[in-house]
Amino acid sequence: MSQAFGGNERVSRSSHRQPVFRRPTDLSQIPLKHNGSAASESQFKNRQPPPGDFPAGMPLGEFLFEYLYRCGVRHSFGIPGDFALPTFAWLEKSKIENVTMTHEPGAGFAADAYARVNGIGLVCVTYCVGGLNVVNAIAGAYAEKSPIVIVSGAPGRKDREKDPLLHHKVKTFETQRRVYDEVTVASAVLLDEERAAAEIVRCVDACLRHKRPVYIEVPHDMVDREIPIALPRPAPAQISDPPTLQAAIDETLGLIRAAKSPVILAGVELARYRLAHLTLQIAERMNIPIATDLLSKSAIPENHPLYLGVYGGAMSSDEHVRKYLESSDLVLMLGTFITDMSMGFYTAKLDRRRTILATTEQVSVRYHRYESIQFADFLEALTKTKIRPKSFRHPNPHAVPKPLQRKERAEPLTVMDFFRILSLHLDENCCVIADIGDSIFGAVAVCSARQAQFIAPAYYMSMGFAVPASIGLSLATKKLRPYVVVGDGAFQMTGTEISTAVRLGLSPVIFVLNNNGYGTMRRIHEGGFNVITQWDYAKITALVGAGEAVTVTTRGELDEAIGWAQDSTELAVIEVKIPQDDISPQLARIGLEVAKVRGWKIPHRPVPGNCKFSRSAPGSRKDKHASQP
Ligand SMILES: Cc1ncc(C[n+]2csc(CCOP(=O)(O)OP(=O)(O)O)c2C)c(N)n1
Ligand SMILES: [Mg+2]
Repeated sequence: MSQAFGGNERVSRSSHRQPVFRRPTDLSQIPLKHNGSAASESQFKNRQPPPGDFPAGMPLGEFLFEYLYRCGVRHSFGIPGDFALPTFAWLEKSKIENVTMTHEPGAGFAADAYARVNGIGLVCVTYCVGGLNVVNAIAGAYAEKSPIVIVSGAPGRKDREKDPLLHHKVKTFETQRRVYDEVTVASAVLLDEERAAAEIVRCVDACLRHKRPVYIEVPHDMVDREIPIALPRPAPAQISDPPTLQAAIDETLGLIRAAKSPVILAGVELARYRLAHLTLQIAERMNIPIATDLLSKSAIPENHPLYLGVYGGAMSSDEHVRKYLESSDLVLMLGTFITDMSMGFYTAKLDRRRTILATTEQVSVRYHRYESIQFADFLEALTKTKIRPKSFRHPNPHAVPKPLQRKERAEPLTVMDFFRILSLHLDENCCVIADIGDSIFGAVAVCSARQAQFIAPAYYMSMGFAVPASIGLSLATKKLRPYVVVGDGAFQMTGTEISTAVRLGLSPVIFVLNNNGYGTMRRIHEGGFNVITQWDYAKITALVGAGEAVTVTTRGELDEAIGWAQDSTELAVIEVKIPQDDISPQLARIGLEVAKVRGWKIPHRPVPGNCKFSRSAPGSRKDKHASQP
């Protein structure tokens, strides 16, 4: 088994294989039944357990990619290097399509968005120079629960014997794996043929189970070796303790029955674990309204009659949702990450005495915690309970932005107008991907007549996410066209991935919000460090040789440019010129309230008014057409 095989030998061996090992079904991976009520959820795929037949022996590289393929991976994002070339050779021979990116951070962000939609993603890189280059994006995937497998080429088993100074090595041969231990839930260095298959299965299963990244290091002299395929039994599915579950449900129901204005704060885990449909069933049965936070925005259909908006303290999408949540006598946080960002930098006012927090990690009712309860079981049990529907009057029934008036078309653009006009054009075939800066703060208010999807690194907040993420999204689903909203600063970090999108024939619509530098930082602390070089953004399509680009400065020009991009099947770059000191209402409010808490001196500028909203029936497109000249 320790001998490396040549290419021809591999082919002849594989044609004579006998299926021997059948992998038992892992019940925890079987998708829950779908009742069809969650429109947004149907866009995202549930993962089936991998089918079980494998031959008794296979080359390591062949098994690795075949196993990943059977777990749902169809694309890999990365950049090769000498230590990784034999692994890339197996990747190329596999059924998984390799996508070479311009830079490893882009590979990580693309795989992150791909994993959010597809249920699992793959990054393939070389040792340290590649692997360490993508750590930041993988750290974000860990923080926000996005299931990515990182496969890294590495020095060979033989190379490691006398601890030589090999290129790409940092401190020890273990350095990269140790760094990855901080940002993954499982890791393996495949130095032993006998255990390699089991290690791969262990890591991939951990990735799917915990929805977090895992790291697999493949020494270049191991990947061609024949390994035995004796797969371990999957870990038994975790089950809830029935009396504890019953006690938690009884207490929860008691609180819901006693509450006058209960509300659900739907969190990101509902999207990751494909459980949004259960939450909708609970809400509909009990007639309880639902809000999301920035990380979970669009997990619940935004045109649902019970949907209130995005809550996040001072960063909420509007004052109605903020007031409703903060005056409610029972907030059911389901799958919610409580982060400084989603709680509007400590401006949220939710009292623990009137909250229930249920996640994959804990079920807490007010001040105490129930152990041994599975989140899905808790939700499932709540859908089956009998309770008199609550009385609820929507404080702001589905509001869509005010149509663009002919007389305002020549007006200059502000951030608020940008999001208002963008919202007028969105429908269920669109996915807004927001980068960090005012792109994400302003996007809180995106609200369309027809449900669009939304993706953003809303907790980890790494700049440079959105352009490469549009590639991951486009490859994961053909149903959604990406509408990237990115600041000029973040665009300068990973905008080069437009070139990858062009090569793949993808057609994202990319808005570069050009406010001449780091606007968000400027709002907190003015300084020379917020200055960046001004690029001629509309020339980027000429540089990469495809796509169309335009610069807009007025509301009418933006409206026309979006219409033009929507009629075209080409990649579009729309540079949106924003006055240097203009910011979204969300950023302005946050700035003022956080400054108060932290004692910062923020330059006084008026807070832009909230978007003016008009009412429209869900599904109506008349506003969009009314906006045409
Ligand atoms: C990778 C990374 N580096 C630095 C930061 C800190 N940071 C947050 S917002 C911001 C400025 C963003 O500028 P731009 O993309 O132009 O958006 P704007 O704030 O102007 O809307 C910076 C530097 C970050 N979040 N991520
Ligand atoms: Mg900027």
